[in-house]
Amino acid sequence: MNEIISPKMETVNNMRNRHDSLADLTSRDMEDFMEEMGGEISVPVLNGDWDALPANVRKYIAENVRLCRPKGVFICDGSDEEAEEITEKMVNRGLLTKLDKYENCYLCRTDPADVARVEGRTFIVTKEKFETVPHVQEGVKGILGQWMSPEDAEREMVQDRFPGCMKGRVMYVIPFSMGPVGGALSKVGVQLTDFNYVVLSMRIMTRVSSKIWDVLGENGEFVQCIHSIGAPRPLQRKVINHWPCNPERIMITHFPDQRKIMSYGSGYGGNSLLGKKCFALRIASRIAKDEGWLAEHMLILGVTNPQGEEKFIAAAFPSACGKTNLAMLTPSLPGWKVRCLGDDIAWMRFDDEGRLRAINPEAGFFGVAPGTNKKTNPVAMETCMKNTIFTNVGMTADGGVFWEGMEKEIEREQKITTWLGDQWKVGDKGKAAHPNSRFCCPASQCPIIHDKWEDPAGVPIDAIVFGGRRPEGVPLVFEAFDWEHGVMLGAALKSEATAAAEFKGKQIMHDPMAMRPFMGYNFGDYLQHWSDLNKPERQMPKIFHVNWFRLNDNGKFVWPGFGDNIRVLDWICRRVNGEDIAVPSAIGQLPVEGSLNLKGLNVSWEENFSLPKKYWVEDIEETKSFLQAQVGCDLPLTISNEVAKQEERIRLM
Ligand code: OXD
Ligand code: MN
Repeated sequence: MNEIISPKMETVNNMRNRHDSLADLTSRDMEDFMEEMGGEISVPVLNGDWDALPANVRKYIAENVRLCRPKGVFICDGSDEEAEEITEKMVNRGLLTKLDKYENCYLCRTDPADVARVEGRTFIVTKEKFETVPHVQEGVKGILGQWMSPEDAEREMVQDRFPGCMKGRVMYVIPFSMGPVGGALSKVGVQLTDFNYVVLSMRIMTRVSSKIWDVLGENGEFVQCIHSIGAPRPLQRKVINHWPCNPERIMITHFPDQRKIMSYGSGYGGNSLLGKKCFALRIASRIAKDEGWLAEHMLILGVTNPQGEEKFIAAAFPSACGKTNLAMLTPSLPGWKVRCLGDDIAWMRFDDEGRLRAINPEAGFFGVAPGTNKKTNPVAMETCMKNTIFTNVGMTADGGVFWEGMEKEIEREQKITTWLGDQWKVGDKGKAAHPNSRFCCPASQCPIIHDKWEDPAGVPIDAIVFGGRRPEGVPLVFEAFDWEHGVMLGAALKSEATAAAEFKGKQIMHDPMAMRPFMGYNFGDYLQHWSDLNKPERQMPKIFHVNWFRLNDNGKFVWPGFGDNIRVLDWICRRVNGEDIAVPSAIGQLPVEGSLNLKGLNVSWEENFSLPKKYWVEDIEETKSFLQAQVGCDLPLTISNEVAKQEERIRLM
């Protein structure tokens, strides 16, 4: 402990700076001031230098100390020593288990009630409802974001949940950058949290460093990220697996106008690592609209052909549809090379030459573990063998990890402890890992990380790809006729539900632009923003749609996927180069038969590329009603025109 601060006195000092004399203070300020003079709140700074923080950061912390009432403040610097100290404490407490088989890897098991993002409890707070959500048809429940009024948010969060929520706990202050520290496309956040798991994960997923204070300068802008697990001491609820949380009261609110996030009740990644979905997608998409760029749920990869020519691709797939696998693809074709720049989020902006340049704002991978193995994604397997936090996976008796999909990679009869702590072995009933279990590891240790992945200027995007899990009717790959048509294809994106959120079962859900859970503002305005980016002086990327998940009549996948997806990337790159290998169809440009390299594969062209008319007639009808019901009068004319043109083409099929 090196210093005592009095946040309230700090507030007064700031007030003094802002006002020439106390006579300028409002009566509310004055009330605060009088209370300050009592100076009854003071909390120790357990780590870091309070005085080195910018004044607006001190004020932000002080206000939240006053609200949350932690027992102390720990200012993080992102160093290895700091991480080691926190890790040791967590191991001693039983929250982390060291995985002896690997270097610096740990297993964490959550309370089984806190295992995924909670979309039903996630809100965007704006004064005007329709800034956040589109005008849905009467009687329809909107699925493109949830709005909350500032008054309700104030009541739910500031008055109800947050007062005293950190009592008996430490408030960690995490300065972080999304994107390279100080980069022109990067943005800064400061997360406050009462959960040390969040500190360790944030330093993997974002760039946590004291250098952030210099980037901010005296009054630089940052996104306020306030997080609490909602388990003040004395505890009101039994802690399970040493994972305190408050699942019944989870609420995640975003205030785009104030560039602020408040998240309560959950320690699970998507709800608690606020740099990721909350900041880099929901808040950033709104900043991006204001500033003329894009914040998207997209991987970024560089693909180099045997002639040494490289193209950069950004691809949007809904959660748990294989973005990480595609970003780390090991090509099955000789001479090809894929290098990864990011697996989940892309921030993209047109440069002065009219090229769309993308950065990955994150610094790590928070990948879905089940299904990942040495065959499907050997690169991810290698990436997570050191410096990784695994959450809700199984553990083998020799201190290794196990999840569904790794059956061939462990000895038969290996004893496994499941994510629920039960003894288990392959072949037993039930699952060893939760379907949404994760590995959280630094991107820098990915063996195929691109040498430009931290280039602050980003990489120039040649193609944008949309995709989802579509068991029926949707061809392996097709190309949009133009930018507007591509935006419409993105708006019509659908996929089978996955375990990344609270949904159950295998229903096909709309997930426009793969952004349904992450939209920061009215989806109609978002589509308009995409349309407006199209300018003749710009080199617009070509847009494609892919589907690795089509099934045949026997319920078998018609495409091998994984490393063979390079064959689809090959076709995409050749189209980017203008090769005449496409033929127009009702839904877009399809590969000319034989133009996709299928050498050595036993797959049927027909099964991969047929367009069943009945399916597409129903599909466009359903898409049209979806857009009418969910986006209503906010749907840009350009998009409804594209839908009408597609409908007409399908009618004529
Ligand atoms: C994720 C998600 O965790 O999309 O990336 O849910
Ligand atoms: Mn994601």
